[in-house]
Amino acid sequence: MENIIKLNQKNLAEIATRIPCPTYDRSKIKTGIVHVGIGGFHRAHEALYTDQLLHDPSVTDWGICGVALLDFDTKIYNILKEQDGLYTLIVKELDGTHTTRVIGSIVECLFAPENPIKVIEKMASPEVKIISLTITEGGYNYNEATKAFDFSNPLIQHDLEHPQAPKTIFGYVAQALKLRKERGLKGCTIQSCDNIQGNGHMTKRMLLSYVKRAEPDLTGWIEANVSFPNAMVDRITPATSPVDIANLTETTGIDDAWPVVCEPFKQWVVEDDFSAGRPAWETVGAQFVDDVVPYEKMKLSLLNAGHSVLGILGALVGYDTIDEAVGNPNISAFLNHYMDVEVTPVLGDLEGINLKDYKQSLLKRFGNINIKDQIDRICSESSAKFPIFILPTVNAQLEKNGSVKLAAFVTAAWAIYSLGKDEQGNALTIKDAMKDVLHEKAEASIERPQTFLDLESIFGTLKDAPNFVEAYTEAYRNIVNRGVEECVKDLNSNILNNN
Ligand code: CS2
Repeated sequence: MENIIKLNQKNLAEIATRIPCPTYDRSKIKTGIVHVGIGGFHRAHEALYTDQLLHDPSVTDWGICGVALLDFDTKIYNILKEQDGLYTLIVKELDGTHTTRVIGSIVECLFAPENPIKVIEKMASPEVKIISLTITEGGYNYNEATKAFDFSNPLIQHDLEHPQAPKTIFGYVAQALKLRKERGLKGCTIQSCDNIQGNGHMTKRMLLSYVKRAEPDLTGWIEANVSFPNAMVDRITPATSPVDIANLTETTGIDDAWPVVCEPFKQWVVEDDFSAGRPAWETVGAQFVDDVVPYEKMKLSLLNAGHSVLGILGALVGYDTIDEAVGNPNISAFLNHYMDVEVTPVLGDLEGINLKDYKQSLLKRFGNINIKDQIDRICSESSAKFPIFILPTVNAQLEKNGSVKLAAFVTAAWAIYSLGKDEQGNALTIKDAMKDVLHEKAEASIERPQTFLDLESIFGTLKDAPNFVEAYTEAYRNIVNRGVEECVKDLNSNILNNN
């Protein structure tokens, strides 16, 4: 393509002759949502739903102000700023084609480390009704061992000492809500879009723990004026690769420094509890329900846990992408058994949901060969993911004296993975806030496998559950001796023979 155009507001009309673009007047859209965490997932999900909604001419109050909270977010902030908040969303369809459009709902961007007060003021401004979050599972500062907010985190200590220049979401939101209260403004909704069971409950509990210490007089006001809806969010959004960026330019002539790629499927099930009103997201496909807990549980323990199973086992075997792992019939059979034997019996009542169809659809989504979802991405931050995706299933099974063999196998594989090499001896790229301690425990586990389970902030009291420890230790030794694939074959045939 000869004429390459930079994606920005000035060029939008010309870009619209090539791919669909926002047709609403972005300059007329007011900010009603401050969103913290402008990574790929937010841009493939909430920002897309909102963009679709803004095409209704009567909707002008629900633009998004994207906040980059961490120094780590400098790059995305600079790019979005230069592109006037615009970016391209590339949906990778199952048949290999791409559906590409420009999204316009992010109408402002702020970089918190550069100007914290500006972010606090924005969150406190009267037109803002929702502060939404994608701050990752680890961002909630919850410690599995103490089952409480982690005050030992140095960043939290920093925020307690420097309330006007915070570094964590808790510091920012506490100050913003304090301003709202002082100014006699209404409350707002804090809306988590992260993969956590009861994500709204978790957000409320963690925020109130922080506020009790930081601004004790504020807790009652928060209880009375701020809502925290739970939500299940879903859309597989791999990291954008340099090839994705180059392909976009080649096929459309659009120069976008950070487009987002995602699967066609998307789902957003939200509790209808918005203290200051909300966009009519239901008109663009979101589902509002009274109780989202069953949906969340199903998604976290089947989809997200399924990802971790494929990721950890696949990484050890030497795969790079999730579709390769699910394309291995032994591994996909293992995943099916895990879902059927260990997860399904503890999911509880899922009225109106056809679980069999749901599980089958997951295998299809994981198998989308166009997505090429990176195993590195899936395995990243496993120390925050395991307690949410896998361990609730284990604990529920232990309570009813049920099977934990397959989850124990995946946990043992993770301990071996944490040594940093796959089964061919190739180095694995481990991205995890607890990387060093995981590695240390993994080394000590070579002699005594269950040492890995001593990590209480991840495993809680699991090291005291004999059934789990036994299954884990056996799995560990088997994997070391025979490799993942042989072990998985045995487990699969044992399950088939027992049924
Ligand atoms: C993934 C999720 O990070 C992970 O481990 O399981 O990012 C997953 O792709 C999304 O939750 C899909 O909705």
